[in-house]
Amino acid sequence: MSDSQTPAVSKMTDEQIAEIRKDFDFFDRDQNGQIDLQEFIELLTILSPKTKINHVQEGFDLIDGNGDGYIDFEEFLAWWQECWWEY
Ligand SMILES: [Ca+2]
Ligand SMILES: [Ca+2]
Repeated sequence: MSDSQTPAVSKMTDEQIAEIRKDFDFFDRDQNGQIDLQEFIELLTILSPKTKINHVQEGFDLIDGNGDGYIDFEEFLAWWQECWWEY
């Protein structure tokens, strides 16, 4: 076990990460390992139906840490963690 190499994910168990991986794969409709804006809109529509569409782009940019227009699993995971610690 490594406890210092990846501090960002160290608070999560492998089980939790596997669960999030499942969600990620579910929303990654074309299975290319990244969630694009269209896939993200579908994700948010399911997670929080009240989300305004103009907030979606904002949220997307927030999660897309490196700004390449796609959410990869690492970015998705980091976002999940932030959500968790807020509640
Ligand atoms: Ca995709
Ligand atoms: Ca990205």
